[in-house]
Amino acid sequence: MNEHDPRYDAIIIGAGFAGMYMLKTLRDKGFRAHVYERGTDVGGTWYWNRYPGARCDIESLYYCYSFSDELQQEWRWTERYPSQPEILRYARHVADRFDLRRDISFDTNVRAAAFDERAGRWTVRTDDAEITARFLITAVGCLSATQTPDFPGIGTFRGESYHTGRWPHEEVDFTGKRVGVIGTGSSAIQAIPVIARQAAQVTVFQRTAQFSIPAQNHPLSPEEQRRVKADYARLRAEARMTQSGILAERLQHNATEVPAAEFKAELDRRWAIGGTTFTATYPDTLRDPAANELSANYVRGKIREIVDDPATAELLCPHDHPIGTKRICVDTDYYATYNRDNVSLVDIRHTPISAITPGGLRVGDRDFEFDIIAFATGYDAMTGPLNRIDIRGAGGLRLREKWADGPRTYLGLASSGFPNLFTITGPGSPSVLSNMIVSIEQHVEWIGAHLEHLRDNGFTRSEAAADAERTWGEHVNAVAAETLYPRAASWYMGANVPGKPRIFMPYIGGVGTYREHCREIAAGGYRGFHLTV
Ligand code: N01
Repeated sequence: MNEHDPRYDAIIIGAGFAGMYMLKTLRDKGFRAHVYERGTDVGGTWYWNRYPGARCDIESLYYCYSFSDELQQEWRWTERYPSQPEILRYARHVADRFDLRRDISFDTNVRAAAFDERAGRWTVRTDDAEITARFLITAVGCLSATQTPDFPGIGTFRGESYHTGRWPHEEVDFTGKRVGVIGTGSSAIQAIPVIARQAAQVTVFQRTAQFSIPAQNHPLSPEEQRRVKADYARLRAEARMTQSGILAERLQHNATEVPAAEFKAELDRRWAIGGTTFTATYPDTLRDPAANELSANYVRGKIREIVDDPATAELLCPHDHPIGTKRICVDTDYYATYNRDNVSLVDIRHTPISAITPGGLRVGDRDFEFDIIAFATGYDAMTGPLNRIDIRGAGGLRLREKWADGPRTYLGLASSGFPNLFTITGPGSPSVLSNMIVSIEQHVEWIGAHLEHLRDNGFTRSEAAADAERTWGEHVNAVAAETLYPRAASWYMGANVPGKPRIFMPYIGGVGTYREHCREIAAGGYRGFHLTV
C-alpha cells in the first residue's frame, strides 16, 4: 500500500469492545476509520479467554454498551454474570447490528507504528502491509499480553498445555486426565472448579493465596431485567459518576467504628449478595490497614468454614496483602472444590516450580506427572499490550523506551512525544479499576469529540504537553499513595513481570471524578494538549 494512503483518517488497533465502539463513533462523525484485529473475530478479551468457567464479574445488565438504547433494551442477558460465550455472542451481535465488520481487517497483527513528522501521519505496519492515517488509536485492552513464566524446560512438556488467555477454540476434554493448574488468580479460580468436575485429578500450584468472594450467580428473571431496563437511563448515569463505574451500596461510616456484631452481620449480608463490591462496603477498607484486616479476617474465617482439611484451609488463607489490593476474585465453589478427593493444592511460595519436564513439572525434588498443564499465570498488564508493538513517536522516540521506568501519560489517553496517538483505557486512567465498558465508552466519546474539535478548527496535530503529563502522573501517584494498593505485589504494580518497574499504573481517583476532569479539559479547549495546524 502507498505510504500516503489517503483512505483513512484513523487506524484503530483491536476489535474488542473499545475498538468496535471507536469505529462506530468515528464513522458516525464522518471520519474514515479502519480497525486491525489479530483474532479472527471481534470480542477482544472474550474472543481469547475461552477457558472453562470464564465469566465476567461485572453484572450482565451493566457489562454492555449504553450508547444505543435500542441495543440495551433489546438484548436479553440470561444470568446475573455473563458467561464468556454469551458475551462473545453479544459482541458479534453488535458487530453485525452496526455493520462494523466491513471496516475491520481480521487475522492481522499490528507489528509497528511510526509517526512521520513531515506528513503528520502515522505509518502502521502489519504482517504484510503498510498503511497510513492521521490518527492512531489503540484499543488493545489492558490484559491481552499473556505472561507465561520462563520456566526451564518450558517447551519440553509432551502433554497439552494452554494459557487461559489463549485457550483453544475447540473444547478441551479433561475426562480421565491428570491436570496441573499453575496460578490462583481470577482466571484459575474460575477454571479450577469446572475442570475438577471433569478431570481425574487436579493439582493446583499456588504462589500467593487470593481472596475470593462468591459470585452468587443466578439466572436473571424477566422482572429483574424489566426493572433495570425501565430505569436504564438513570442507573447508567448514576454508575458513570461512581468510584468504579459500578452501582453498589456503599456505607458512609467506617468499618472500624462499628461494633463487631454489626460488622459481621453486614459482611454476612454482603457475602450472601456476592461479587466484587464486597470491599466497597466500608469507605476505609482500602485505606486503613486496621479496617482492611477486619474484612480480610472475615474472609479467612469463611475459607476455614468451607474447606474441610485445616492444613489446606490455612494454605488458602491470604496473609501477604491487604484484601482488595490484588484484584479481588469472584468464584463459584472455588474454596469448596478443595474438599473433592481429586483436587490437591501445592504451595510453591517457598519452593518454586523449578522446571517443566516432558512428563509434567518439578517442584524442589518432587516430580508431578500431567496430561494437561493450564497456565493461569496472568498478563503483562496495561503497558504490555502497547509495548509489544514497536511504537515510535516524534523523532523516532520509542514508547517502550519512554516508559522504561513506568508509563507516563496525560489522562491515560495520550503521551507527550506521540502526537495524534490516543490510548483507550491506557495506564493512568481508571480502566482496570472500573467496569471496563463504562471507561471504554467515556474514552471513546472523549476521543471522538477531540478529533471532531481538531477537524472543525483546522488542527491536524494534537500532542500532550510534557508538563501536563508530569502533573497528571504526580496526581495518579499521589492518590494511589493514599490507599493500601501499593502494598501488594500485584499486576497493578507490575510486580508479576520480572524486571517490570513497580508503579501503580491505573488511576484510582474514581471514574466519576476522572470523567468530570476530562470534561473540564475538553470544555477549556483541551488544556494540556498542544493543538497545531
Ligand atoms: O492473572 P493473575 P489472571 N510461578 O495475574 C501466578 C481479570 N480477570 O489471568 O499472585 C508461579 O491475577 C500468580 O501468582 P502471584 C482480572 O482483572 C477477570 O488470573 O503473582 N505462579 C497468580 O496466582 C484479573 O485480576 C475475570 O504470586 C505464578 C497467577 O499466576 C486479571 O484478569 C476473570 C508465576 C496469575 O494471576 C488477571 O487474572 C479472569 C510463576 N512464575 C481474569 N507467575 C473476571 O471478570 C504468575 N503466577 C471474573
